[in-house]
Amino acid sequence: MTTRNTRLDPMDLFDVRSELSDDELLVKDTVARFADEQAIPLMREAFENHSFPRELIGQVAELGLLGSSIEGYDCAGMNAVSYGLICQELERADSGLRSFVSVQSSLVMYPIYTFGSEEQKQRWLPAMARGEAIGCFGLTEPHGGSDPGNMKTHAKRDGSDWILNGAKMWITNGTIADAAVVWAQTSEGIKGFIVEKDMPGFSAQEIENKFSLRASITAGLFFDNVRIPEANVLPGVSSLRGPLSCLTQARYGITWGVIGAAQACLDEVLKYTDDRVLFGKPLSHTQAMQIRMADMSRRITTAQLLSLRLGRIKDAGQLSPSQVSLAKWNNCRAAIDIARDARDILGGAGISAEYVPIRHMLNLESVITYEGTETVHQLAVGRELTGINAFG
Ligand code: TGC
Ligand code: FAD
Repeated sequence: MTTRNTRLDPMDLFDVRSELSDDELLVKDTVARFADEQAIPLMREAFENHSFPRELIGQVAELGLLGSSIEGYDCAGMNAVSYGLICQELERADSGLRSFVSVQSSLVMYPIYTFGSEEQKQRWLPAMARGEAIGCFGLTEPHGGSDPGNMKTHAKRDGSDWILNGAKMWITNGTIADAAVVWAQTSEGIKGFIVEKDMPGFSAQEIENKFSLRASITAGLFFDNVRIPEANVLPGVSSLRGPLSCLTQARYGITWGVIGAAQACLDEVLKYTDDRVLFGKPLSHTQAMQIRMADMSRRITTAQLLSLRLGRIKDAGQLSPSQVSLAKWNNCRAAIDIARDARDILGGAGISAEYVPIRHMLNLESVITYEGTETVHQLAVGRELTGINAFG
């Protein structure tokens, strides 16, 4: 981040930093250094090449960022605010990098830790914390991701095994995963299956030609009579509550993550408008530009305060999913609007990946869509306010 001669930190006008504990500050500053020195230099090329920079996995693991909220099993046992700060600093680099950590931590390690057997935890969690095993999470299906209760993927008992059939779509990390946590209908309710990459009948195919989240792997997963032993079924849940509670964890992290993307765009705009001289003065001296940048700061500040409060509520064990919905909706909307406006402020240069806004802008199209679209979160808040379920 650029240092400027201003009284307040332009990235943190309400001094959220002063609300953080020493441990939280250490996490934030360590991950920020990693993002600045190791990740940001790689992300533009990774985005342009449509590839995930796998060389970062070891360093991310070394810093304790995988399964960071889990106690034991070689995980760091950090609090929710620290997890949020990790997401923020990683997404300042790129949403694809934060996605990798969200999926591994909130969507794969969390359900194994929360709903798994002791044997499953011992087998997967330490390896996943070290980045030696990669996971993915299969909930969305081709016919409609917003309504996962209507999933077609199903599993039937066959002796002491299960036979899994169906397909999942848009699955982050799908082709590099050693284990996929796959949610399927059964006669006993919706269950989670740990599908291992070499199981006969299981295949994954990368989705090409994405214009968003290009520095992240996205895949379709296919299950053709995959035989799964009972030992690979998560014993602790048999309903939609299983996958939805994982989403609550990941969505919480996203509320913080997108703040990082928005900060990166504001930082770029502050530099650019200082340097760009039009009609005899730098753009930053015009009222219109100052109003636009002030508006970015207003949105970032609101998002920061919302996420910090959400994190404190989560750490107190009082979190409600509709609170997460409100913050996911607000913060993603703020970030994508900031990125789009930043792209415009840079004029023609704004369409070049040499500057960060277009990459963040394109990424945020995915982020505002996955983990529940904006409409889904608006309806979740509407349901909380009225007590009426308007999804159907
Ligand atoms: P509904 O009747 O509301 O709930 C069924 C059961 O689940 C419980 N529940 C939740 N639990 C925890 N967290 C939540 N957010 C929860 N929401 C609901 C609920 O209490 C109930 O429990 P029980 O015990 O009574 O059975 O279910 P519904 O079918 O009406 O669904 C409502 C709706 C639309 C909100 C839900 O289907 C939804 O969230 N849809 C969006 C799906 C979605 O977000 N998919 C994301 C896929 S993963 C992904 O995108 C990863 S991107 C990763 C990356 O790269 O970063
Ligand atoms: P649909 O559900 O078909 O929605 C289409 C449109 O209809 C949307 O605008 C939606 O808001 C709107 N809509 C839905 N319901 C209503 C309603 N009741 N009223 C009015 N409008 C409505 N999924 C996983 O399981 N695992 C992953 O790792 C994963 N990673 C992803 C990575 C990327 C890059 C992307 C893009 C997606 C990923 N997803 C993943 C899938 C993601 O969660 C879904 O795309 C998302 O939930 C929306 O589902 P859909 O794409 O099928 O859209």
